[in-house]
Amino acid sequence: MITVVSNREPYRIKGKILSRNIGGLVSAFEPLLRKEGGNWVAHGVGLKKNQIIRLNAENGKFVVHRLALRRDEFGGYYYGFSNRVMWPLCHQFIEKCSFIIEYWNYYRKVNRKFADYILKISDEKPVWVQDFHLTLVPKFIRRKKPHQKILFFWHIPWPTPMIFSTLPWRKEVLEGLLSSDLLAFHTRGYVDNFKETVKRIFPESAIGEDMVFHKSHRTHLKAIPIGIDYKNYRNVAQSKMVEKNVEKFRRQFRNCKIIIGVDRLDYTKGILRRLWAIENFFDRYPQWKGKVSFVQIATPSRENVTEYNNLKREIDRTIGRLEGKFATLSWNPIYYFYRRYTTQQLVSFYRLADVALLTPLYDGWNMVASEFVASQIDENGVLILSEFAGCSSFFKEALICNPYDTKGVADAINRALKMPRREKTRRLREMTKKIAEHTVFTWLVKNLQEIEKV
Ligand code: ADQ
Repeated sequence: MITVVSNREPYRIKGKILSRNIGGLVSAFEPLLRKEGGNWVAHGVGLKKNQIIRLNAENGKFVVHRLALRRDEFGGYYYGFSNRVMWPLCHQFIEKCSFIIEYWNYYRKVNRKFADYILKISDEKPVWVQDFHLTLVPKFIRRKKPHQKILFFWHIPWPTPMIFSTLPWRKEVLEGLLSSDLLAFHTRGYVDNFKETVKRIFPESAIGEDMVFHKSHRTHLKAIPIGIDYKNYRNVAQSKMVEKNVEKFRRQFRNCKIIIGVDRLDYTKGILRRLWAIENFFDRYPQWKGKVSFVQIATPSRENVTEYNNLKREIDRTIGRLEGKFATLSWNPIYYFYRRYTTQQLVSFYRLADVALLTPLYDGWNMVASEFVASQIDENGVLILSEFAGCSSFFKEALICNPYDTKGVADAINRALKMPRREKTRRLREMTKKIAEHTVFTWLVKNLQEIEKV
């Protein structure tokens, strides 16, 4: 049976009730695991002892393994090394990296815990590891089970070789990943960065078009971009409930045009700079005052990390300043919602919006862009997308902007708001076609096909 491994568990568990955690991965894997059986190994939140949950799968063999981690272990491995080293490093924010040896020690320890557990339960079917929290797992497995097939999907960007080289434990992390048989990224650009990184750090290894040969082991590299569950988003967008929400929202927003931003509250998502662009937009295009509002939805994220609390404070302050500067008794320039929403609620916002303003400073892919496009059943929205989002080369029909160019972003907003209906429809149709073809299910199948080949 296939073994999926991730830091985050697929379900939230309250007593006997399981609910899917937000994010596309669970919905992608669930049908496969229910039908064919499989293991999912992840950190079990709040557990003192490991727990196994056998789901009512058709063949009774879909098993969720919840690993217990001590508080200090989770703190060092997750809040420390994962979020204060790997995350900023790969998004090229070196000044935010805390290269602290204790974090590294916890990271190694927890990665070994995951690997030891996987070694006990995996069979000849592939082990599929997800993301930057678990880079050492392939190596720990390979040492004990040299023939285990291991697939690794990297969800975030891979930085330039120079940036990656600042990591004091660069060799260990790279060797961990190079113990996989297949290492897949969202884009060709990340594959190329990875190859260049290996060349710099292990000049003795052999590097081919789509593979690296290091210490007698071959790792295949592939760009396999993720997708969304397109049909589900489309159905939700067409549902009566969403229709009703949209009508209600329109009245509540006083029929203003709506520009929307939806992100986890994270410094890589460029929320602060986006607000500066909104300010620049209202300063330079005052004709839109009273007619357009910006809605920012931010999901609380990594609240135990100081960096994130500071950013939240700065966003709160900036929004307050802009409200003070522009608001009138009858018009609000900005609405800010700091909370989680259900898919139905999010889709209602996507449908309501005339423009999606997604301006990350660096982003592995960005699923929100696809979710927005899928929700445009009236074919009347415009997507403004940062050139530094992985999906920007996929969505060529979006208005591509540089998030650091405040004036340029403001100009793009004006252009989006003035775009003729026919042009909006044409662009949306092209993008919709692509996301209907490249879904999260085709992503999963492609990964499995590739690992079968190696
Ligand atoms: P994330 O950094 O989390 O993922 P993203 O791809 O945008 O970024 O996914 C965010 C998800 O959270 C979306 O599905 C969105 O709908 C949801 N979401 C956002 N705000 C929400 C809210 N308030 N309530 C509920 N849901 C909300 C990482 C990488 C990305 C990469 C993905 C997948 O950083 O670049 O696209 O993994 O590989």
